[in-house]
Parts: sequence; C-alpha cells; structure tokens
Amino acid sequence: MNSTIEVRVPDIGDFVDVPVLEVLVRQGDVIAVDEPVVTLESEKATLDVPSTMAGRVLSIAVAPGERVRQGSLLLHLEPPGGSVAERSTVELRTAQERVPQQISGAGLKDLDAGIAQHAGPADAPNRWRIYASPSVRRLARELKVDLCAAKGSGRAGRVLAQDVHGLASRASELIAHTDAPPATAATSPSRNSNFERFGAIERQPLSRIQRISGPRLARTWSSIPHVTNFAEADVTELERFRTTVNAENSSEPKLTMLSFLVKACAATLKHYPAFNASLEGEEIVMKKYVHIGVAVDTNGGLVVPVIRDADKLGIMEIASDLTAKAAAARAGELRSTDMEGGCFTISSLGGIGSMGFTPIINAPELAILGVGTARLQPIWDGAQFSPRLMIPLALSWDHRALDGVAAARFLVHLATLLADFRRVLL
Ligand code: CAO
Repeated sequence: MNSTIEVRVPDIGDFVDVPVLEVLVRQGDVIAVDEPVVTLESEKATLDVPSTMAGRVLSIAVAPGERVRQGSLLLHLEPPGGSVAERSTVELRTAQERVPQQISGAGLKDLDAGIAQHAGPADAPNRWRIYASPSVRRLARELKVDLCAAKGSGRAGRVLAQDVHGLASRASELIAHTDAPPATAATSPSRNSNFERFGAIERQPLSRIQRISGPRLARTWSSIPHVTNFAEADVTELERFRTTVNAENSSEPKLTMLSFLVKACAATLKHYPAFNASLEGEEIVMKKYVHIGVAVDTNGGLVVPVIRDADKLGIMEIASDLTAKAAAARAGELRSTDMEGGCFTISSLGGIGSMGFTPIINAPELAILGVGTARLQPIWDGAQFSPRLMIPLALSWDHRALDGVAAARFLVHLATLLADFRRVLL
C-alpha cells in the first residue's frame, strides 16, 4: 500500500488558532499544489489556505468552526498515480462520521490551544458538504447567498456561479448569511426604522470588508479614549524637490507625498518610541521594528496594507511598495500577511481634498496620522508674508498610554522633518 500524504497548514503569518470558515474540497477531489483547501477567517481578514501537495483527497481532518494554526493537519491525500483504495474507503467513512462531532466541538484533537471554542455556523455541516469551487464560494459570500439554498446545476450537483447569481436575484428567498460578525447594539442599528414611510428607499448589503471592519471600528472608537491634535507642516521645499525628481526621472515609481510622510513618520516614531507601541493589560509593548500601515480606499471598503521596516527603506523603495500594495488592495489581491503587524497608520485624504479629520486609531496601535490637502497659504516669516505650501496633519492617540504633550512634540518633530527633509538623515 502506498503511504498517504499529509497536508498541513503552512506558514500563514499571524493567523494563530483562527476558525476554519469553509472547507473548499471534498473527498475524492483531485487537487493541485497551491489549490485553496480551506478558508480561515480572523477578525481582520479571510485567508484561503493553499495545499502544499497534489493528489486525491482521501480524508479531511478539519471542519468549519475548528481552529487551526501553522502545522495543523488539514487533509490526507493519495499521491498522484497512487492507489490506497482500502484506506481511502475507511478514512472517507470515518471522516464523514466525524463531521457532526467536530462541529459541536466534541472529541476534537488537541491543536495546542485546543478544542474549538467557537461553534461553527448552525448549517456548517451542510455547507461543508456542498460541492462548489472556491471562486463560487467566494461569490456566494460576497452576494450573501447561503450555499445551502443553492441547487447545483453542474456535474454531480456542483453549484455553479450562475446558480449563485440566480439565488441572489431572488432576494426574498435568500437565507441570511451566517458568517457575518455577531450584531451588537453598537454595530447594528434597528431594522425597523421604516424609512419607507418618508419615500422610496433601496437596501444594499454591507461589503465583506465593511462587515468585518465595522464592528471592529465601533469597538475601537468606544473603548479607546481618543484625542486628536492638529498641526500644519510647511512642505514647500519638499514638494519642490518631489516634483523636480519626478520630472527628471519619468520611470516608475512616482515619488508621492505619502512616501515622504511614511518615511518622516518612521523617523518620528524612532525619535518618540512611546508611539511605536501597543497597550496590553498593564504593560506597554515597545516595538523595535517600525511597520507603517497606509489606509487605502477600495471599492469594497477601506484596507490597511503595511509597509514593513519603513525606517530602513529609501523613499523610492517606499514609493514602489506603496504603489504595489495600493494596486493589490484595489484588485482585492492583498494577502493577510500584507495587512498585519502595523505599528502606526497613516490615512491620507490629501489627494482627494480634505481640510482635516479625526481618524480612528487602528488598534492595537496607539496612534494614527490623518493627512489633509496641502494648500498655499500666506505665512508671516518675520518680515513679510510668503506663499508657503502647508499640509494639515491630525494625530489621534490613545490617552491611556500617551498624553497631549507627547502628541504635540510628536507633531512638531514630524512637521520639522517635513519642512527640511535632510533632518531625516540625522
Ligand atoms: N495635499 C495635496 N495634494 C496631494 C496630497 C496632499 N496631502 N496628497 C496627494 N496629493 C496629490 C498628489 O500630488 C497627486 O497629484 P499629482 O498626480 O499631480 O502628483 C495626487 O494627489 C494623487 O496622489 P498620490 O498618487 O500620491 O496618491 P495619494 O497619496 O493621494 O493616495 C492612497 C494614495 C492609497 C492613500 C489613496 O488613493 C487613498 O486610498 N486614500 C484614501 C485613504 C482613506 O480612505 N482613508 C480613510 C479615511 S477615514 O475613513
């Protein structure tokens, strides 16, 4: 008898003990290397975990609701060209019998942190048995269609994209999407508002990003004492330098104001490390690395890719990383690892047009910088008014760990660097 191949969870970054949202393969499926086999969902994002091996699926070791981490067993495969029919039959039956137990959390194997605390959605066993490709499952999630309600028109009852679209168009028949974060009073206003009384309305579902980030933002906003300090920085010389370099060097990447802001913030965080930290219980966790998140607006909502080690990167490297990550964000191709580990976030509305705003801290970070639109202003230089390009800055910070004096110093330092970028080298 040939030996079976074990497929385990590869290195998936900070996803530790996160629940399986969906199993994307069935017994008997022939899968290739890199084909997604399960979807995990953390508070921040969903992640399709690819198979590290190819072969025919003999048994599935996880079920929706079960928590996994790097190294957790996912599947047993029959090697390509191999034949382990006898074992396959036994494992197939065993796995099928085990599913209800796994969903209820009883008799699960120890996964370090152990037994799943989170029971899967009520219909998880059925959803698990549904025959649909990862893209169709993703489509169903986006359209909030419950796959259980779908009648597969494909071969062997496979649910196709057209089946999902058909269900979505019959909105009244839809069964509520079951993997949305639990509603709370803070995140789910009453549905009985009866706006129809005042005129025509149309109800639109929240996007997946909004459903995930909304409750998180509400929690952050209501649990962290936010204060926002405002300042302006003179970026006249910096803008002159930026446009000169861009004119000289037409090849990509374009130097953006945001790239300079990332670098200047990284230098300021090094200077004031209290801002490069997180609060955990009664401890402040000081970070020795400087990873900076940048808010990017996408069709589905706001995402925050992270520029790693921004303090060590040159401006060109930051510009090129930013361009690539903003493009990936808009194409919906960011990996979860692109969005984790941030120490501080920058949210710029400057290119769109904004005087100022009070950004919400991206917890567990301690502060976030909001950037408005730079405008030419008459600034008194002691002898006369001169036209200077001034950029508005807003720093929101966590008053449990920081204070107003620290925030004012942080902004003064940042503004000084932006006014004379040579100081970043000091
Ligand atoms: N003031 C004036 N002009 C600015 C500026 C500023 N602060 N920042 C950028 N601009 C100008 C640039 O000069 C550029 O013009 P040119 O093409 O003539 O050079 C143009 O705006 C576009 O700038 P950019 O390519 O550098 O892009 P950006 O930095 O403005 O934005 C990104 C990049 C990804 C941050 C942006 O596309 C985005 O998604 N912003 C939204 C962020 C957001 O949603 N924040 C959340 C707010 S709270 O919900």
